Amino acid sequence: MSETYGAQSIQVLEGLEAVRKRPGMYLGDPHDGSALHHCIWEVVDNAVDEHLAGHNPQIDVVIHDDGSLSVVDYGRGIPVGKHDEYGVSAAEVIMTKLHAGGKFDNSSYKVSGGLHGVGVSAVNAVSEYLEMTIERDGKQYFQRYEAGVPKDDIKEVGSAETTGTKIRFKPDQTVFTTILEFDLDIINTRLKETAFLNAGLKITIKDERDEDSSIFEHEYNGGISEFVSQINANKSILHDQVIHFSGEREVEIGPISVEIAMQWSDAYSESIQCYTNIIRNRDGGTHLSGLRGALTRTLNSYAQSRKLLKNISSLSGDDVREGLAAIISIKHPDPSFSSQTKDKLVSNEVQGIVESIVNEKLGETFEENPNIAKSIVEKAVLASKAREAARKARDLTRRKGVLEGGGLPGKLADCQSRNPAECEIYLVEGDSAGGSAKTGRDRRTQAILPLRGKILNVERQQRNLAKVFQNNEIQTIIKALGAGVGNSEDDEGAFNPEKLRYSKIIIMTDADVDGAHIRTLILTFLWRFMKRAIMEGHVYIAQPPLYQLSKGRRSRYAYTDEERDIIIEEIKGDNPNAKISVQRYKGLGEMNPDQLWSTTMDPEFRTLLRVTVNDAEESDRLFEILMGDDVPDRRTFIEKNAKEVTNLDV
Ligand code: 0RA
Repeated sequence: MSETYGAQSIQVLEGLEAVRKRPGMYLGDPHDGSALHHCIWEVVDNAVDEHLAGHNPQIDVVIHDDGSLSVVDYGRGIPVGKHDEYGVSAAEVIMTKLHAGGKFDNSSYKVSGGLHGVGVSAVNAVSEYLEMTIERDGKQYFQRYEAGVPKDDIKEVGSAETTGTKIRFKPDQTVFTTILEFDLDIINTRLKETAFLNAGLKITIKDERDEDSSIFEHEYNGGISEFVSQINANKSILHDQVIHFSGEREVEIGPISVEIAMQWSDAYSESIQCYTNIIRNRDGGTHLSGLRGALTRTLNSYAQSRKLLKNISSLSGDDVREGLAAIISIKHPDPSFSSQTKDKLVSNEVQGIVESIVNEKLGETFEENPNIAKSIVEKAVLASKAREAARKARDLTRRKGVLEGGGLPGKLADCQSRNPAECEIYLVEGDSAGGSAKTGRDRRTQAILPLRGKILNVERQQRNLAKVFQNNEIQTIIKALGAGVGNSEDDEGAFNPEKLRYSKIIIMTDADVDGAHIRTLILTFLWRFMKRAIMEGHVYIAQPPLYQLSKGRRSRYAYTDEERDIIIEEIKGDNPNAKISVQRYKGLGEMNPDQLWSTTMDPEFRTLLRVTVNDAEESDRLFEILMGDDVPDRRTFIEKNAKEVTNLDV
């Protein structure tokens, strides 16, 4: 063994040890499953790169029942020749040295990339075992690693008729601390997205843990256009053809390419999904700003030159994007992101490049297809008129002092403290529960706002927003919270969570179907008019008990059916023939103030569910489907998702 090789191999071992010690630094959270799944993306990305290099038509993913997973590709096969510097096979260097991505092949830069681009060696480091089978030059090669360390040199084990690479790895449970399993849903969703973004690449997924599970196959020759068609599958589209174009600009560090697909429907929300090098950027970034800017400009100049705007001076960004579903996918040799998780692209040069490509190509599309342009402009004009009417209605109500100023609403039982950090407001279903809550509360920090009956379904008033601002219950909520209303960025009266009079907004409704409906109506209002309250974690759902179990003078409460059965068993265990009375609460109003306080409102005891959003786009679609006026759409959705709808995590 030469001097240099010895030193190099020590460095390699130190690198792998670092990954095992701090998997979070390299692969994401090791506790919640994100690092576990990033291992898969890291391995799949290599196979996707082989596709991008023009050598790999298919990827097969198999979830095995021993906790391992394999990824097979039909590319050139990882090179097996001896690496000059390290003295072992190139394949072993790729598997053991951090960051040894595509350095062996200078002609193709690595475009797809895992979370931190550390490469497959990080996966190897955190695997109980990893087996690599390579087929190239008519031969089959094999090597096995344990905890990242090779058990033997790479060996020729047979002959081969094709070429390709198979990586089978089993994440090491001692590294991932909590016991975690691969989630077929997560894998299927992500790889479907990968297939959409790589037109012509076929990806199959098989779950061997479940005998009855079918094989999933994703192959989309239409690429991102097909992706957009699918997003709009249940909508009324404004034009049949998905608009699709691409462009490239050369910058110092190399070529930046941009591909965009878009289609408008008669929906009210917008859905633009952004990708850089096949990785989703949930919070958009400079490519999104470029696209938005160019859309507003192109539509306005088209509409103005054709005199389609009539008495509107110009269309706003919100107007032109209403009902738009779009995918923007860029490839960049060296992108920068705002965080490790790549949620937001910050490379400045991208904005201008996207803008100029969209201005040019969308302009051309409109010239060639005036009917498409006309239907989009007409829709944007309607959106603009509705927004203007809503603004007028809001200003009018504001001027009357209904939304702001002019004191607090009479129905509000406010708290004494003026420090929002410790204050909370309960939005309570009905006057009688409201009464109990007022008596039972901690009046220093807890405010109570009783709401009468069902509040207006704002999702059905998207074209008549004026009605929303004239609604009594809604005016009361806006006034009590004192933080403005509306999500628009360029409106000074828009909702601003920093002005909130309470840091917790707690929705407290009965534990029945009506209660669930009222809760959804309130959430719909908050989502459409105070989105940041939800995004920034201010909205909670109270959890009243379902049962009171009494024996003699002692009472206990159960919040689920399972809990009820457990408590009954416990009481029986103490004294098998005593009698237990089980009361099912039908509403909050059946509890006296003391009971409501101790079971549901006492901060020392209560459980609150915080309303969270994993994906704002998805939530937009959910509210549109669940609360909008398209009944057939809602029926298909509920039939398809009956299981999920009951545990809806909006
Ligand atoms: C470097 C160079 C070449 C192929 C690969 C890496 C390669 C890596 C992976 C990882 C998973 N599957 C893969 N397939 C290929 C090109 C070698 C040549 O020129 O033949």
